Amino acid sequence: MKLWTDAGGTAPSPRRVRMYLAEKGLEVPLATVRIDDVEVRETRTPEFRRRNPFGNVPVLELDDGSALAESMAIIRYLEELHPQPPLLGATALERAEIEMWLRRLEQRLYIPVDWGPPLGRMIPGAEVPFREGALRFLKRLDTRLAEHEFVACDRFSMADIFGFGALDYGRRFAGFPLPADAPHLRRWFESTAARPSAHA
Ligand SMILES: N[C@@H](CCC(=O)N[C@@H](CS)C(=O)NCC(=O)O)C(=O)O
Repeated sequence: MKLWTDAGGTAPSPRRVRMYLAEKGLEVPLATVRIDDVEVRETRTPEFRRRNPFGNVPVLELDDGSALAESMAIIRYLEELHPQPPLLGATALERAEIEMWLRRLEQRLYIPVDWGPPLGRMIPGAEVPFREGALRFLKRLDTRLAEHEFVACDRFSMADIFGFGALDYGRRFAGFPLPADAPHLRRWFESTAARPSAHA
């Protein structure tokens, strides 16, 4: 097994798989491609597209030569192989709660943060409603974190990894700092950032 990831190590989708692996204590060899320079996007070569026709990372290459793309599909596959410690839930209710938060985090936070700046370039002003929607979502998340240690259920889960990665990417690379008036969100963000897996 081999995980294809970005050479710079900052892209959010491969990072969530690396953080997941670190939390599980799983060691999967990494292979890297450059994605930072449009002139040298190694994800767009015919060779890479044989692994993933969509031309992006992460990709998990399996020992039989086949490949899986999409970060959450890769994580679900690994979770079936290595259920402990559970990061996608240990009971039917936990699994559903984590899924509920993963969908909210992707649709209401990650996509607006990731797409806001390029969309604003393509359709001037389009990033504003994206940003406002993400801020409204973070207000709700702050309220939730006022009473809960973690994003979903009572244990650290993939929802924390997903949310942390989206916010950290937003603040470092997409001009989307942590909102100033969200103390519970900040507490959760800082405690997630302090986990060794945050450096994966
Ligand atoms: N939904 C996909 C998104 C994959 C994706 O957009 N990957 C980006 C990095 S975060 C990428 O490879 N960009 C470089 C490219 O498209 O060439 C997932 O979760 O894996």
